[in-house]
Amino acid sequence: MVLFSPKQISASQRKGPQLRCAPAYTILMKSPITVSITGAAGQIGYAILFRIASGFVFGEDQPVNLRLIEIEPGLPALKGVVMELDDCAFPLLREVVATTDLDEGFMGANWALLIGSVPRKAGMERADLLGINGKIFTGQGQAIARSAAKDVRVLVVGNPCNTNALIAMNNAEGIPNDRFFAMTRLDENRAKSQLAAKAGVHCSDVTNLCIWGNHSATQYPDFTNAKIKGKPVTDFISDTAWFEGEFIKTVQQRGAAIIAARGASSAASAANAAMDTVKSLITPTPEGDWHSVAICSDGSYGIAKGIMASMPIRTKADGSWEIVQGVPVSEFSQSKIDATINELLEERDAVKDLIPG
Ligand code: NAX
Repeated sequence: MVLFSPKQISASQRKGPQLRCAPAYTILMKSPITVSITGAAGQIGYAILFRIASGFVFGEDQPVNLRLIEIEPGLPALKGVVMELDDCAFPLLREVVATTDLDEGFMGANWALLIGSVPRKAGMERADLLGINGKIFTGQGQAIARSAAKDVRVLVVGNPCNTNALIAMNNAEGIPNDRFFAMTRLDENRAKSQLAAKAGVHCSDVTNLCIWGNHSATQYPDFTNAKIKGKPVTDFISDTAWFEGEFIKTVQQRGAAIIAARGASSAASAANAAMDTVKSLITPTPEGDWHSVAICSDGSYGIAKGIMASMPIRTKADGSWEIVQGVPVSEFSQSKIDATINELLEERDAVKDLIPG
């Protein structure tokens, strides 16, 4: 712990230990945490860096080091992003490193946000994309194992995120599987928003919304267990055909709808969901609720062991997490879960050469 006054920190003072006293403004500060971010010059990177540096994610008493990883063509843009970070004069931001070197980028990382990956291009099969991006995540997994902090946690956003996370996890020797996550929170947020709009309530009234399976068009947003103001969602919406048809389709296709409307893929909402995911994993989950994130399956709910599948997760008071057990799975839900898990198994098989052992 160090004492410091936010007003006394300038860009040139960010490096190294800080010990400052200013009685009127003194805040008790923690040691900096290090957050490594790949694809930092991309759309999502641009939308996430400034909010992490501002203290929005880890708290207003938590200094942050940022280690920003890009490929060579992204470096000029990344340089501009670093200039803008400097120009914000964030009191909590201590050190910014911009690099193409994975070991330098993941050095001492407490959190690694793996956002960068190659987008799917016209004529590319899903299997091609899996292969191209898979190779990126073998190297990143290995570098995280070599260079990150012992308590590192890894959130994969870059698509196909479940299988990329599977590859990174299996190549990060020595890092426990329960430190790897793939993002389905954007899907959860989208689903909550759709339910709230249909029921005429605020989205914060919607809880217990689980995304099962893959972050893809097969994902299953489980309306059957969702609640509004603590009551079954069916107390507010009785239109079964809407739930089973339009609702699921809207959530599954929302990414494509954003691209059609905006001419570019979701970025601010994706960055927001990544921050929600991290916050939910470092904050105890409110009693009775859960959040969605893909984790390494232990076989719960009959989901194949070892794949990265989204399920209902609770964060405990000690900071560890657990799969919420006993969530009812209807026959309809089971058929949807089976479909998305089968897709994950196919993806796993397509990248088996990238998974050691
Ligand atoms: P951008 O194309 O804007 O940015 C990607 C950045 O990653 C680029 O700057 C690129 O130079 C960099 N990059 C590529 N390969 C890299 C590597 N090997 N190491 C480091 N950096 C690398 O994409 P953006 O809109 O930011 O999206 C990033 C990823 O998020 C994509 O894969 C996208 O599909 C995925 N998404 C995932 C979502 C989810 O819910 N899990 C939702 C949003 C988004 O679609």
